[in-house]
Order: sequence, then structure tokens, then C-alpha cells
Amino acid sequence: MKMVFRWFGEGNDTVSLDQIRQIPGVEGIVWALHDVPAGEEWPMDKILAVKTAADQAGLHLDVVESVNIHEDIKLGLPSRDKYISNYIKTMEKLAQVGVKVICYNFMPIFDWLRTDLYKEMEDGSTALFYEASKIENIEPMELVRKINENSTLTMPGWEPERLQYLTGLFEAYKDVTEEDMWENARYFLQEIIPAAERLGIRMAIHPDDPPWPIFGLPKIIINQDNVRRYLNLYDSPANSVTLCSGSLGANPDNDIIGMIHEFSDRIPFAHIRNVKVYENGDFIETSHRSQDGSVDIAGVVEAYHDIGFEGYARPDHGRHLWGEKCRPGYGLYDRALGIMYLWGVWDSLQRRANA
Ligand code: CS2
Ligand code: MN
Repeated sequence: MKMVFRWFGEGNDTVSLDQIRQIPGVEGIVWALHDVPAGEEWPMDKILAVKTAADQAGLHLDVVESVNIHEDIKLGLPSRDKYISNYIKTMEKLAQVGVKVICYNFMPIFDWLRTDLYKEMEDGSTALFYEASKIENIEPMELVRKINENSTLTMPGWEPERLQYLTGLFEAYKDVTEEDMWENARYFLQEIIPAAERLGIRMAIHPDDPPWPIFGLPKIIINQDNVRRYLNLYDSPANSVTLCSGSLGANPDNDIIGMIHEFSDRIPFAHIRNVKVYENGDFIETSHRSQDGSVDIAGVVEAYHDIGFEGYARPDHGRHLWGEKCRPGYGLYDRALGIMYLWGVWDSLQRRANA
């Protein structure tokens, strides 16, 4: 298991590379050019600037998360070919600086979604929280109206001035079915996987978060059957999955450990975090410890150990502790604690195996 840590870039993260390199066992950053809009080619000078910074800190940049996919690709519009060609040009540049894994997602419009970014927990820390009743059964236009009213709904990336685009996007997805999404994904994979094979890059799809349809938008990467179907759309080691125990774990029916075993040779990148799921479908992101959430993280690490996992792993989101001011879910303290839990479990398994 190669431990890595997400870093949002110079001036875009409260956590510094100097801090990251002091977390035991962390060897690289998980990075992206967050200011380049989806669909545009990443400029080489900006890629090289991240490489220089990482080199100076003694960290590698093998894993990129994410090269985002333009909505026209997910919608299957004729303009997708231009965006796919830009995507491949970005992949080529990333290969030049040694990138081995590119994580991405195939979610319509939104990345992960929560209703409260700073939900207070019993111990006074705060965490990302999803209140099902606030999100489910809401019509897209009702949602836009609610955000405009400045309600408590929190949509990262959807500031009021961008809402006009949101309306148009919902309109564009109105008649797009799940089967259309599968077909559009197949088209995308058919174009990019041969390029990935040629470049020695593994493309690793991130599951949808939450793993069920919201606002009437189709979702496909939500459970074991669908991950299998996605991997079979193009049968190649370059078509792989970022197995996120937190995203998939929000649905208690998902057997994460079973997935690690089934997809063992198709997981170059693991996101490991815990989530506590309530009976009414709400969920909150907890510490990594098995006892604190609904996902048996010690069991997850054991499963990775069992399959002889040699891929990259990162703690995913963390709580906000000790008054830390940081990007929601991406503070230093809880993710560093999470890493020590992961190593603790891993090392004890390793010692037993070597005994
Ligand atoms: C999230 C996502 O769960 C997660 O890892 O932080 O933002 C994730 O990075 C993207 O969905 C991957 O494309
Ligand atoms: Mn994740």
C-alpha cells in the first residue's frame, strides 16, 4: 500500500507540502489543476510548477484527482469529440511528468453533495453531513429556487451567480436515462482507454457520491454490479476503479470488502474513510476507526492486505478538529490521524504475516 495525500495546490489549500511530508509513510500528493475548467487542456507550465513543488518536498505526483469530464461527454453531445481530444492531450502531458493513475468521476452536474459541511458532532468536532429528507424528492427547479432563497442547502461550487448554468444543465439532462449514461461512458472509454494503455496510465473511475440518484439525475457508479458493468465496458487494466469506501459506504447494502476481493486487480487507487449511516438514510462522515462508523475500516484494510494491495491509498475526507479552519473535509489533523489508523492495522497484519 502506497500512502498518498490530497493537496489542492499552492494558495488553494490550508495544508502545506511541508506538513504533508511529515505525516508518517506519505510518499506522494494527489493533485489537480483546480483552476482549469473541465474540458480544457491542462497547460504544461502549470503542471511543471506542481512537479517542481512536489520534487522540492520529496513527494511524488503519481496520482491525479481529478481530470474532470466535460458535461457534453456525459450528455453524449456531438461536441464531446473535441473535449475527449483535449482530455487525451492532458493525459499525454501528465504521462510526461510520470503520472500513473488518473481518478475521475462520471456524475452528472454535481460532485459529492452534502446538506451541511460543518455539522457539529457530540465531541465538538464538525463533519460533512447528508440529510436525506432535504435532498430527496426535490424537483430540480425547486432546488434552484431554494438555493436562491439562501436556504441552508450547501452546494459546493454552486454560488448564486452560477445558478443560471445549473438551470440549463438540468434542462439538458431532462431526457437522459441511466442507459444513455452507460452508452456515453462506453463511448468515452473506447476513446481514452487505448490512449491510457499507450501512456502507461490507469484511469480510475470514482463512485458516485451519494450512491443513488438525486434530483432526478441518473447515477451509474453506485454498487458492485454497476462497477462490474463499468469495468466490463472496456476490459483492460487501464480501465479501473478508485474504490471509495466512504462514497459506496453511504449505502449499507454495499459490501466494500466483497468489492475489494472481486475487483482486486482493477483497483490502482483506494479512498479509505468511514461514514455513519442512520436508519432514515442520513449519513455523517466520522473518524476512520471501525467503531465510529458503519463501515468496518479495519476489515477494509485487512481485505487490501489479503489481496496483496500495492496500489495507492489515501484517507478521504476527515472531520474538522481542534478548531482547524480548512477546506470542508480536507483538514490536516483528522486525515493524518486516519493515516495512522490505516498504518496501525496494516502493520500489525504485516507483522503477523511475517511471523
Ligand atoms: C471526493 C470527490 O469522495 C471524494 O473523494 O472528494 O470530490 C472526488 O475527488 C471526485 O468525485 C473524484 O472525481
Ligand atoms: Mn472518495
